[in-house]
Amino acid sequence: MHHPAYPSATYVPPHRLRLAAAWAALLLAGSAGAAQGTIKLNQVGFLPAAQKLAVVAGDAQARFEVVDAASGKQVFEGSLAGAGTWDASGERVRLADFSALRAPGNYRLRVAGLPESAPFAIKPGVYRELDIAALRNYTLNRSGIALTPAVAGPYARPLAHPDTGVLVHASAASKARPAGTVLSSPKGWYDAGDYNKYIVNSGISTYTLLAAYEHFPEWFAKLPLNLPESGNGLPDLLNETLWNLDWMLTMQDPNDGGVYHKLTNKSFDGMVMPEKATAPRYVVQKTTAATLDFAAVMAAASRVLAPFDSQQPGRSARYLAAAESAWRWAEANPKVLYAQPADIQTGAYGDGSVDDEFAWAAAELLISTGKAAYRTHAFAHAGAAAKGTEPGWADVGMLGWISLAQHGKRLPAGVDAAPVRKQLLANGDRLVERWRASPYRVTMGSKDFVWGSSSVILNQAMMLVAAYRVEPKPDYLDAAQSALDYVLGRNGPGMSFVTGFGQRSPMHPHHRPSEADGIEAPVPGMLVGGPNPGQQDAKDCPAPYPSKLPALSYLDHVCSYASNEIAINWNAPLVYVAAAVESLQR
Ligand code: 9MR
Ligand code: 9MR
Repeated sequence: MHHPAYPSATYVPPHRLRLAAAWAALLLAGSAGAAQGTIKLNQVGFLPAAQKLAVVAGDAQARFEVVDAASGKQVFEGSLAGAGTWDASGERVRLADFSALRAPGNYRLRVAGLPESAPFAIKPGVYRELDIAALRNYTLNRSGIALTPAVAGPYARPLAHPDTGVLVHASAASKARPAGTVLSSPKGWYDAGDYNKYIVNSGISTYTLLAAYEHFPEWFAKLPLNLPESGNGLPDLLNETLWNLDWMLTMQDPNDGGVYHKLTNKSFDGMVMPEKATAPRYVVQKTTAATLDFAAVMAAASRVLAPFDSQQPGRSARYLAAAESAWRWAEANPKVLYAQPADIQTGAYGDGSVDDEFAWAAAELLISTGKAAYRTHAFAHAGAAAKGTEPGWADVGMLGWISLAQHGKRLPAGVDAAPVRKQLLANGDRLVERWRASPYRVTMGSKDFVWGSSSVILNQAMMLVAAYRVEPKPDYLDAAQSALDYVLGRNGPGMSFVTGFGQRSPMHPHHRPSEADGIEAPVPGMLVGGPNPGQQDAKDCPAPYPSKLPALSYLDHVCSYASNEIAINWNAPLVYVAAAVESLQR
């Protein structure tokens, strides 16, 4: 199917630029107080039948109205709920519920004495452009490709990081591949604002996209991405995912099945375009975590690709063989943890515990091979991890639960996924309880505001979707909707955390191409890390954060890698949750 070279809705019109810039200035100049007295809501909008909530900061008023954005005419009126204080932001807030308004249109919320809310839409398919733009970022973050104008529009660029002559670092040396051996390890996605490629973070990111396709294939069948591969008989989501799977495969040492932890420069590049970043690249240390994450992703990919064997002959079988040989390496090397070598400064993605990685890999292998040998490991985590609520790059056990619940019927005879389904419901109930108790009506508590907090709430939403798919209780879906609302504007700073979407969105993400490409607006469709009171980047920032409070500790400045970077593992749950909310809508 043919379609415009670049989805026009993802361009940022100049008036939006000025507005966003004005707000960024306000945020920088002001204090946490800038957030008071404002109406905060999802600035993209809602599906007609969805739950629709807004937060009104301050507690002076009792009524709200929804008005048509163009004419200003009232279309809905309601009472604000009783006030509560959100400890994460220190704000006193009241909730507005306008779920009953279902008529498609463009609207604003109005409360006497306050500035009107940002505009938002109510319409079918309201997250379609967002999902496309979020996925297109993987394309724009491809390593080892020249992006043509036909594919990348204004973000076209020459070939960068071919990675066909990568050096084996001393930490990764083996008899067959001594230090300095030259390997070819092309393709893959840049991890984030930096140009390095990390297997651990590729693990959860690639899985999340594969799961999105496994769970919502009809949605992605109709989501064309205008890729170089489009039209080859595969859905574009899978085409994009193959770009990273191809790279991951090259990170396995065929001599023993072990997988290198990362492919990286020795230190981070300057803020330059990728083709200007030409420092030597290394594969660094094989680790148990990387090898198991690799095994899990390859096992999942082998079953997702199986129906496409005529288009991609042998791929599915190759993935499964790679997964099994990785598993054997991990069994023989069960606790090789990452230790950052003295001469390497880039991201560590170090993880002190690999029980959850064993469980996840075993779950995917159990499903994809049908071999009962993986059973014990696969179910180990579901029994033990009742404390968990959401996955993350270092905490992947729950990804295995998601797959086991999805593929109950594929499990070998006598193996039952019922305990996992029960755990998913208990987990969903815990999240719903928190959501209901929160004055902002979000699942996020103060301690969830860590580096990449935007992904924490979206990964919580993924677990709510998993629960909903076991048992379709409306609360699960409503709480997942609230997570999307949070990243699109119902949050402390009252802005969308996705570049180019919503009236106010980040203008200065820590993303090298956005900083260096000479285009004023950042690349659209990127989810920034979000509020993080850790402020680990303060020493590198000329401007102070506006607040130390967890939900307000966000700085829209390019210096702020701890609150304003972008990353493949943050965009992935955005892709997933937007697809889920569209696909499961009431
Ligand atoms: O750009 C780097 C970013 O991708 C990482 O997430 C971050 C933390 O590891 O580090 C960034 O690089 C900075 C480095 O850590 C300190 N000096 C300034 C670098 C660029 O802002
Ligand atoms: O997302 C990672 C976060 O959980 C860690 O606290 C942080 C510091 O180790 O690193 C983050 O990952 C960065 C990675 O190390 C390098 N590429 C950019 C990633 C996002 O900031």
